[in-house]
Amino acid sequence: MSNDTDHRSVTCQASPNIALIKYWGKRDDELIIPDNDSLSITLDLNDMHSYTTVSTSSSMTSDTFYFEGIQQTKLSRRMEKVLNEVRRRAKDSEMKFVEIRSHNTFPASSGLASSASAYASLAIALTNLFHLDDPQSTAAYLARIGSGSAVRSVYGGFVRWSSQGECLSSCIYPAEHWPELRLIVLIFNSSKKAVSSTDAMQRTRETSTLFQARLSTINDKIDKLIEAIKNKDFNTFAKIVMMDSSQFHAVCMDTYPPVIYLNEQSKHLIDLVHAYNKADGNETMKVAYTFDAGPNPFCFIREEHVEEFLGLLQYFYPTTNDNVRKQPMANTVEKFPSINLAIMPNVLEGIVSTKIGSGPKIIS
Ligand code: 2P0
Repeated sequence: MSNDTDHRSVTCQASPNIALIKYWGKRDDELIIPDNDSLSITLDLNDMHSYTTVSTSSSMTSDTFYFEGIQQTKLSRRMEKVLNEVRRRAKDSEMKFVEIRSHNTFPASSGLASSASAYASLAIALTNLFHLDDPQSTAAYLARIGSGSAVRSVYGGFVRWSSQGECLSSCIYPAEHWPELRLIVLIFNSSKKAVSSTDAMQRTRETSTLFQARLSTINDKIDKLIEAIKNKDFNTFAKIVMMDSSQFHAVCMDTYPPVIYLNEQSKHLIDLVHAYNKADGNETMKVAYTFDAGPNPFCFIREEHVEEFLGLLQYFYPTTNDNVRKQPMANTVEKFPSINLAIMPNVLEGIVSTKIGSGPKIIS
């Protein structure tokens, strides 16, 4: 930290987002221009966020990056790309070097994409520190060239990332639009994925024929999903979200060599959700799952069903793991004798329960 009188800093908090309609494939790897539009919700800052402080002063002699308090020997190529773009846009005299300090309030291994919240918070902090023009669009652009899906974490609520025009993001509905919607994240496996999303989506583009079929149906699907969100129609919402998740994983399977992110526990959870949704014998959906590039399910559920579903999770995934909530839940399984599935002990590494958030916050 410098003692210079011209030392300035800005801190920003941003949270991860979860795609309801997945981004997969880019037609420009450098500028990260996606092949398709995607739609996501941004999570609540109070439950998890990246916290990034960017400082500058005339006495700094190089860019430095501290992650979780530890100085990194080298900035990643993508981080350098973001800084170079800021230098290009800032007036020369205003930007020499920066010090970046970033930390996450959630473990990188939680199954949530920390790169989205990290790049969104970095982009917003840089935009503010150097008073860049058109701050919303500039922050979205900088976040996107850092990591594609980060462009969606620049806004709160329900966010669409367009694959046309400027290829930026916009808020479709704010968080308050559907406050009863909750998200339960189950951590089945916290280890790093074998194939990165960046590499896997490139391989999909080169080899999958299903991929083209997926692209041709995305916009129609997004229109229907936006209508369901507008009407808070959980049944339609749930079906579209689950089907897009499955289609995305089918495309990964159709990639050569195949990319397989789901595991035995993911499949069990899929069966559990469908069994639970139809256990009442009526057409009312209670839970919807979606899976990103990993085996961990993100379950959407209305507030009124959260306790009941947590009871089922506790019954089917009993664990001695301390990260999993231990207080006795109502034994909801007795209410649903039709759910005839195996119990899977000690597969659950953690549960995160959260909701939709209002978007990033500038702290100083
Ligand atoms: C998404 N994913 O829409 C999709 C669904 C994973 C599955 O965006 O290369 O880390 O930085 O643009 O954003 C993960 O890909 O990839 C992702 P890059 P990113 O959330």
